[in-house]
Amino acid sequence: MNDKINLKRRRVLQTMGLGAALVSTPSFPIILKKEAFKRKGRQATAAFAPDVEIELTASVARVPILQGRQTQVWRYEGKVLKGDPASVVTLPDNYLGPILRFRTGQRVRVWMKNRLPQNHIIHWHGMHVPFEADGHPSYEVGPGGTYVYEFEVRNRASTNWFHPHTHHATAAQAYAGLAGLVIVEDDEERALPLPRGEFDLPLILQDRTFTPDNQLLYDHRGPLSILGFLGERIVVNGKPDLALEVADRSYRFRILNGSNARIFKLAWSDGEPVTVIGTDGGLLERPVIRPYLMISPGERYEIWRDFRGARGREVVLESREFKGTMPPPYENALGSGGMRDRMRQLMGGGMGRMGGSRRGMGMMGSEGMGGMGGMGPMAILSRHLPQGSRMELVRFRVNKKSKENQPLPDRLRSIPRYRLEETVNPNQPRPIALGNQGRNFTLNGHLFEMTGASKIETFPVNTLHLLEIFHAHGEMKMNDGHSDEEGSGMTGMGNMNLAMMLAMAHPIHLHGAYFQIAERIAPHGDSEHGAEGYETVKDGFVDEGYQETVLVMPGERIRLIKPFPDYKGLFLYHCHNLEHENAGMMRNFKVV
Ligand SMILES: [Cu+2]
Repeated sequence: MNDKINLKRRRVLQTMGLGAALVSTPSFPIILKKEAFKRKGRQATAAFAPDVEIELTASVARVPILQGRQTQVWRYEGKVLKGDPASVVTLPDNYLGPILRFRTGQRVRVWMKNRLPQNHIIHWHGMHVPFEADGHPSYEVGPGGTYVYEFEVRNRASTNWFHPHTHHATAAQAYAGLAGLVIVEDDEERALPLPRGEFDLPLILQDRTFTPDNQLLYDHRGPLSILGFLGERIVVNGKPDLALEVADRSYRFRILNGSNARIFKLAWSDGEPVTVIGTDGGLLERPVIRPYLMISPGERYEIWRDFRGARGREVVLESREFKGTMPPPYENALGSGGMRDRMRQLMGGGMGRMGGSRRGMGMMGSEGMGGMGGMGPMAILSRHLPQGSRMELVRFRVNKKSKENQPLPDRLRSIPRYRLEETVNPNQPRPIALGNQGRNFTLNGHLFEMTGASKIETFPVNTLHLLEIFHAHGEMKMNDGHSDEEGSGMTGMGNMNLAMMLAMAHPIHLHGAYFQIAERIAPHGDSEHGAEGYETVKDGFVDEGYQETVLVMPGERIRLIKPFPDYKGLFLYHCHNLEHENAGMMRNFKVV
């Protein structure tokens, strides 16, 4: 390898302040050693009479993903023990868990059996459930353990999902395959003339990196430990290069971004605008039309698309180029058209060819854990699809003829608006300050504490509050007295402004009941990114519905109104960039 290029690589890394970070080992194997497999779980309670009872086993499996060798994954398998057999829909030959189908008002019991070689707990993302059923990491169970969830479905019709919330291991466990959809239905939604059955399809968007022998590679050392994992292939519904045969009629797509850190800017290749009919919390009052739709990790959107007139053609759901979600040094050095492309040319092309050996995740034990020996840090950086680059997600081949069609209803269902004057704090929003401590991102100035919740994180039950999420780099203390260790991660940063280094978008997720966005205050022109990046994403937000995850762009302020009904206890709020969450960008709010 040419010295000049080596020097260039080193400079890029130094520019990003990542010199010392590169020698640190991935956190994943460390967890295996540190965590004692101690908890036995939770048993069923006699007083709870379930309408539906499900067994959900988390275990190691092998599935076909790419041509050739099968891929070792971690996967949920579901089985109905009692109630409607259609409550569990298994996706064959897939790492994704089953689709669970519930109805509002049903009482659900889920037996989660942990057959993984690691602690585990499930979070019902989007579902409004009691503290003991929310998957708080303090409830995680060891290998062989069982955790029984019991809850009543209080959500309106909506598309939710379930995934791990294991302390320090959510990111690696979700990446290994542990995720599934929860579709809630209710009478009002079923009465609407929307596409159903084979015309109502989920699209679960993820990205992965594979070794040459088809194994999942999860390496987020170096830059990606700060930025979050970004893979080199897009996988939709568990399949790379997904192509679906569709009819020339209308479809409803329930889209989940199940990636660890990838953000998508959804658009149709034929120039049709995106018709959005639902958000995290189900249907909107009426469809909204956007030129493109931003969807960040954890979020769901429902879109409606009519393929009439496209018969014989192929229409692609793609992700368009955008900027402003990653720190400027990343976007400048590695953004498409930037230095990264020049480097790829210099290195002889193909992504993933640099840096020698590539090993699997080694999830079963010590095998492969020290791996990645031959892979240089720059190789890791160069082996992903850059955040914000253009990519194809799903190809739709419109080749079936349909006799009937369902037109788009212009009214969907009502959403009572939460009003500012009904909140207990209309003039003093509770803060969610996005900051940092050294190389780790924080919330309200602190890293995660298992049972910790400060005064501003405590909410009386059955109240409505105004909250404001904002970026606080530069305002928060940058160093909490662990100067040596934390400082070393920043060597090579030189005079680079820390705020700029860490200026990135965070998808912020609040457990509990859905919130509504009251106000979105765009970044000032003098923020770290300026207005340029924001311009490329701002027309893709949908703030009209119920949500529990919101992408907060650098310099942006978001005011939201959130109820805290029904349940007391500790509920998490965190960044849904899963590497950020695992590094401590998570806190509790305590409902009392
Ligand atoms: Cu984040």
